[in-house]
Amino acid sequence: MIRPSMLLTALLIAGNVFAAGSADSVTITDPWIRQSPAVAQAAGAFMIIKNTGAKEVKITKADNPASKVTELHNHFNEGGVMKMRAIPSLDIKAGGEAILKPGSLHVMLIGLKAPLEVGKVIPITLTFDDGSNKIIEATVKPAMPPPAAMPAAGHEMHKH
Ligand SMILES: [Cu+2]
Repeated sequence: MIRPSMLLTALLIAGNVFAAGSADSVTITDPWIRQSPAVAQAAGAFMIIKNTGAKEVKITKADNPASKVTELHNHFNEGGVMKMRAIPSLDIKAGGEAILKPGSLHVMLIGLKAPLEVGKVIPITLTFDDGSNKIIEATVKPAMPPPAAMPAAGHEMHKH
């Protein structure tokens, strides 16, 4: 006789097997978006994407509700000038990681619907070539550290 609990266990195992896509084998840390000047129509999103799986994963698409268009970008040296350009996919080898940071790989938010406010959390959906996807929540951070974060010289100085 099959007990209901056994059936449930079997279903859960089967579910896990079929749901396992590229999205399940990546972990994403530190997602953030760099606040751009109010006049700018675009902003970059950064994060570290680690592939803990046994095979290479490819991110082919990114999406977010705060901008009209979302692209995967990288910077290239063109005749001594660094330029950024859209890339067809962001590939991460098994056990490898992709570091998205200013001046390098990034997710580009183009055509911002409203100026980005510091502290705002924007969901970014990353879609893999196998159709699986992952939604991460990126926090808007200032492009420059606020003055308060700088060492306060005045109070610490000793009088001679
Ligand atoms: Cu870009």
